Amino acid sequence: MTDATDTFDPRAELREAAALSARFDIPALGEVCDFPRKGNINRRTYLVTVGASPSPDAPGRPAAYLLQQLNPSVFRRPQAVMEAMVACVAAQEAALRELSDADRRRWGGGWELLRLVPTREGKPFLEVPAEEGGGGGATCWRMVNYIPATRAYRSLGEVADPSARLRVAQEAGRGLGIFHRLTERMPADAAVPLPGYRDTAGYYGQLEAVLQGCRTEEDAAAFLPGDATLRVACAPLYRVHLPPEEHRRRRGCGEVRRLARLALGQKSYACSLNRALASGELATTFVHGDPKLENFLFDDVTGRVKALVDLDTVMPHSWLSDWGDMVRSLTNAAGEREPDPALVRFDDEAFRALRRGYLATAEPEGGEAAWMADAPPIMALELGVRFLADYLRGDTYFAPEPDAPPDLNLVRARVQFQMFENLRRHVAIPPRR
Ligand code: GN1
Ligand code: MG
Repeated sequence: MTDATDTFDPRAELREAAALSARFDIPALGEVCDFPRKGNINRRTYLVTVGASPSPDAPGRPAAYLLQQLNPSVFRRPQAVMEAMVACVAAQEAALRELSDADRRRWGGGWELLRLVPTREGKPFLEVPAEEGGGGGATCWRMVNYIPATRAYRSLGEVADPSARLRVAQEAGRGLGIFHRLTERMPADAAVPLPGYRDTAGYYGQLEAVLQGCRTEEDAAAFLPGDATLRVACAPLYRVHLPPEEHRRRRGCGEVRRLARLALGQKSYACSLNRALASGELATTFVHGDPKLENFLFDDVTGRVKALVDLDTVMPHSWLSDWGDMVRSLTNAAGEREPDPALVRFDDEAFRALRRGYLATAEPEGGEAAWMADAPPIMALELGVRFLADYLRGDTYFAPEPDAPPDLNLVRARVQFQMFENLRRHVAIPPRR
């Protein structure tokens, strides 16, 4: 097994992934290869195909699966993540069963779910104890069915045809609405799988701590969350992990200073959604937590939205944070890593298509709907703060892949702050008739 401190050896990692795949209940193992369409956090994701496709000894079973390690340095409570995922899939399944034929046709038809493949011992996921992990600590692996005949996009810029773009935007909006409707009976007090997630004030605390160069828990004491569990879970995020000289370089750079000033000046606005949630002005509902464009799957042939994947951050919050996050992601056709600021623009047509799609399935209440203009810039700010804090901390959370461009997290922060300004200026929500 690979030690986290070992140098990156893709072949050894593939061998390990093949050995782990064989511990799940799938028909004869075929090929295991790296899955390129992975997210920022769970970098160890593999496509696993079975011997014959579809396997003659298991008709009707999927021909391919995804094997994924929950990134142990981010997901410190993998059992909680898996429990939330299982509950979320079960809730969608139950809601789909109870749909009226009319609703099924209208918004549920063709919706597919991620299903966990149990281990050979019948467990929903595989826990690899530290002793087996070659010193890298205990890790958690899961396998899900690969949803075939679908495609995903990292950004709308990948869709060349303008009318196809609008169709993708509208379908993504519809997809989030479907997800919200299918999970609306999830308990609003469900556990939070990733402590501190969507805690805007907490992200600001991290940024302020690393701007000051905090290196120990004592240094960061003034910024740490009051809640003891949260403090323990998030403490490393409030500390700089860079050599002092490199921290000085990053901290002193003109652009970092400009972005930090912008972020700090907007702190009260950025935290306003969470304040409204805490005061009860906004209802607590069940959310996906990461509905960026690349997490939606679209049918290869019809283009209809088929699934919203990546259930690592499902939790109670406001549907507005999902709405805002989807808008900030989808209306930036250049994507999250665009180095040229001139290309980071707000696509108003895509926004209108997205809104149409969302409102065709979801029915926000009047008072809450008024927040639909503010949620997108707020979510862009929050993500910008997270990228900037990580840049100053030493790229420990959004760890760039080995071949990533230098200063990737600074680029990503710049993109989000620019989207914040674009969204603040342009997002308009007409009153509902
Ligand atoms: C991360 O790992 P991935 O790509 O699914 C992050 C999200 C961000 C997103 C930005 C657990 O998601 O919050 O919005 O990057 N996930 C976590 O691309 O922090
Ligand atoms: Mg995610």
